Amino acid sequence: TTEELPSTDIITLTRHVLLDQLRLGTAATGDLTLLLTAIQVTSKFIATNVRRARLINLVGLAGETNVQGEEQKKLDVLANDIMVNALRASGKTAVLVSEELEDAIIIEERNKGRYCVVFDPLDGSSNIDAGVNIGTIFGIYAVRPGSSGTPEDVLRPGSEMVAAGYTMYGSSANLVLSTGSGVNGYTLDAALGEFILTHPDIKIPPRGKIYSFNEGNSMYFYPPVNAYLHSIKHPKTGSPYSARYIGSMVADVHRTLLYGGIFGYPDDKKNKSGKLRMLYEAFPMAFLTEQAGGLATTGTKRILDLVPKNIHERCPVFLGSRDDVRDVMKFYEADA
Ligand code: AHM
Ligand code: MG
Repeated sequence: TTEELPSTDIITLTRHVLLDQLRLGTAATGDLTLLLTAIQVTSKFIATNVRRARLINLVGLAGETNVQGEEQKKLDVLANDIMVNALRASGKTAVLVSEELEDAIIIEERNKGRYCVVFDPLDGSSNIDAGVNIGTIFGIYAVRPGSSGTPEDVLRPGSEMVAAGYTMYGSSANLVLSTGSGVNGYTLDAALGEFILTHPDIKIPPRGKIYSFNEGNSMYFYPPVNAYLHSIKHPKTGSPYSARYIGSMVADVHRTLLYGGIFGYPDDKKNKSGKLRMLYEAFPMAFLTEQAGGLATTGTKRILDLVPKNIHERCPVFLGSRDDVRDVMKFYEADA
């Protein structure tokens, strides 16, 4: 029967992004498509190596030496290197910022393009040894008009990003992307080596039933956060929320986008600015969340309106379903 035949009208990420750009009239150069192609290649490379990690012993510490006497690279170092190399070689970038590198990389003249890419090459890497989902997070800015590409090109509000996304390495590799007109999810078809559109136009439910916080830190949390958590665990009506916390931002946000609810990593008495990095963790995830119809706040301010003063700055994060995020904001308002 026809049901058993594979679809012959598959939509690949490249096809989808190209069509999007044509539709929006932003296809003038196709540069963004080429840049996203480079990012896809790095995600395929990282996905393959995450899968092989146990077999080829990439799990150890960077700097260790294997039996052949070669230096072994820890997975996050490997992920960083492939991204820097592929993005530089794409010829489409001017500035690169990685969680793994203290300073921004300014691309040399002969490879220079007009985009800046900020990324966490392998987020949640403390989870690798347990085989838990990890991911790559990225955000893309265009260089400012007239700029030749300096770190200031990325010290701008997240709302000015032209695209953001992540790839989650789990039972399959899932790339979730927004170029500013909604959010789409693609799954890597390993046989084809292509990301195929599997989750078109992701929309977060307006309210969820799940909260995702590291509640082990509650003795450090400020009153509005604890009061909010109490309110969803001891509701006046209805049933309490379920707790789900993987401790891998990409996986926790992915679930939040699909099922709804709230993910939070607040600032607290110990971590004055929270833990997550504004530029390459909070901004891309806030961008995706808003594009999917949700909200992302520090508790008192819209995350995408923040302006980083340095590339590795941190900020508090609450994101997810519109009504759930509004609830936590109300506790902050009441506390002010
Ligand atoms: P990392 O960049 O060192 O991997 O840390 C970021 C990760 C996020 O993926 C996750 O949301 C958070 O740290 C979990 O932190 P904690 O272990 O404090 O709950
Ligand atoms: Mg990280």
